Amino acid sequence: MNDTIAAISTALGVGAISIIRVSGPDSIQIVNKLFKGHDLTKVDTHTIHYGHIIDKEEIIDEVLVSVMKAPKTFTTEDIVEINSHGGISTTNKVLELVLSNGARLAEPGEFTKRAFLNGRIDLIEADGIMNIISSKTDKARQQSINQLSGKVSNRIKLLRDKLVAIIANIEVNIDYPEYDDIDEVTNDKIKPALLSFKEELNKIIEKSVEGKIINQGINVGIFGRPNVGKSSLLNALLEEEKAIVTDIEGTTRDIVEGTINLNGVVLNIIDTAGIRETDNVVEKIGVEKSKNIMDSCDLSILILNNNEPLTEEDINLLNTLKDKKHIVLINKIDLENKLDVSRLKTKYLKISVANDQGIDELKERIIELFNLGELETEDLTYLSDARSIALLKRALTHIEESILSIDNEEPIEMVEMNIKEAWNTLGEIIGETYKEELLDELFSRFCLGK
Ligand SMILES: Nc1nc2c(ncn2[C@@H]2O[C@H](COP(=O)(O)OP(=O)(O)OP(=O)(O)O)[C@@H](O)[C@H]2O)c(=O)[nH]1
Ligand SMILES: [Mg+2]
Repeated sequence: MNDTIAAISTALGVGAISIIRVSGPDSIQIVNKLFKGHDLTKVDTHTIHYGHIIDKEEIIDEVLVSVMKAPKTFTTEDIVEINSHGGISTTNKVLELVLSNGARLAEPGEFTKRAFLNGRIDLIEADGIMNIISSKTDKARQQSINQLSGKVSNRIKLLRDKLVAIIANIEVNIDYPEYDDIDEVTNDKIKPALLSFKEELNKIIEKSVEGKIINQGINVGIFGRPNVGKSSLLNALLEEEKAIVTDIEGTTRDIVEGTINLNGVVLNIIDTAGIRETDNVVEKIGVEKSKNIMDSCDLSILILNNNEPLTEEDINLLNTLKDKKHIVLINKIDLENKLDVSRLKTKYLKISVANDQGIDELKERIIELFNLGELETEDLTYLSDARSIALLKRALTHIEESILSIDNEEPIEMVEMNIKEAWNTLGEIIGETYKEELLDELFSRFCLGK
């Protein structure tokens, strides 16, 4: 049996209303002890009541209290929500009273975790809740609501059903070998079914990668030696003087970030410290950070200076980025050309941030690289997070292995084992099977009170 948890569910600050949410078997009794108005233990479910929150004789606030009894609630437990007047002091005081009367402070995401553990939502839907909160664009919001409404989960359930059908087909033939020639069945029925399943899964993976872009945006890092114009480019893209720009090498020491909306997709643009060998402690840390961002971002923009010959540092950077999604820019084309482009073995764009030249072409190039012009807008019912995409890919590997087993004429049990693994892996996406640590990790990313 769960204990009773409580938290402030609205943003803590000055606002018109704040909501303190309480969930668990004792929630109605606990709030009833602080509430002057109707006897909450006797009211109907899903009703709202006017009254006061009191601390002994003192009136703390005038409130509306919603009482929602199990099981038709967000967590499937009894839930009471106190709508108090906004403000840090009052809201905290009400929460304090709820806690001192027997509730425990909820951990971040604990209400949603309970909704999951009690079978009210699956993991994709839980993730959808968080995505709705963090959506920055209209497309991201639509996708999140599809996730929450179960449309995305259904897609996974349908896939699993198809695997069950294939497994059933195999089982029948293992159990009744005389029923049909087993080799004939695998080649004529199982293999085509697996091939078409593989194709479908591949398409879903492709769409999910797009979904991730819609949902989380694209992290774009700007790299290059000191003074090539990285911060100037950030400012030009953001259309705001966000980063300090000077002609002193090593101006940017820490990362500076900003976001823009490109074709309905968020670009998180990260300006970094110019990369060079340095003895300066602060700058050194900055250079380290730049390298870390280079490892983790979705797109690297490398800037070279048209007004200087190519250096060894430039060549190193070009080599590091070779296998990643990247764009090479030659900046300062308004100045004399001293850079030998024939030494560049890669595509590049020429720009002059100072003259606002080439910025639109850069945006076009990003749109092209990530297919942002073609992003599906009508059917936003795909998975969109790194965890699910990794699991989809793992399921695909199992399917590929099972096809390989058929081709190698391995025993049918080997084929079946891989199909079952694929089925299990897809189950992990919706949380049919999960590990406790995974839940802790997922839900700790939620806000308090959610
Ligand atoms: N002529 C010319 N100057 C530019 C251009 N872009 C940037 N600059 C100048 O180059 C100098 C360095 O620009 P920043 O944007 O600070 O360069 P950075 O790469 O961020 O430098 P660090 O932060 O030191 O790594 C500044 O004086 C800019 O005004 C350009 O297209 N043409
Ligand atoms: Mg800078």
